[in-house]
Amino acid sequence: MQILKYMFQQHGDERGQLISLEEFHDIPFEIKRVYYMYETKPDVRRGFHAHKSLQQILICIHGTCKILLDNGKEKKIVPLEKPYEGLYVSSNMWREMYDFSPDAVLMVLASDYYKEEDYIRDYDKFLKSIEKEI
Ligand code: T46
Repeated sequence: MQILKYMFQQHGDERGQLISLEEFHDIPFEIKRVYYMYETKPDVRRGFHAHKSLQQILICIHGTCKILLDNGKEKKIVPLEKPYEGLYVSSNMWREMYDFSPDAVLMVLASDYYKEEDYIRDYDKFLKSIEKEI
């Protein structure tokens, strides 16, 4: 499994850092939605689903967390520890987010609006949907 991590350009000067993200330039899709999670409780694991067509970029803009990616054949754990790195998560990829530091803010840029029908929340159904693709 190939992990696609973007290292965003930092516009730093003596005042501090600034990152700008433009759709199709820094982000490989049209950004239709932005959401973020914070005050995630210790030992909480979130996610446990895949998406049929949604693409996303995950950015831990403060603090740290880990992302488990699972394409049905292989699993990889990706730490997110810097506000200038973004993890691309494709459709048909099972994901779990965990090990959030108390100060973590995980921001997500998404290619579509929130649609419950795009979620695959059952792991066996996810594996079956992957098989159909091959
Ligand atoms: C994903 C990972 C990385 C909305 O109303 N609108 C939204 O845009 C989102 C994302 C969620 N919600 C509601 C639905 C649930 O009642 O917020 C609640 C929590 O959502 P969920 O349990 O799906 O959150 P996570 O952290 O398990 O997963 C989220 C995204 O849903 C998902 O697409 O890839 O973050």
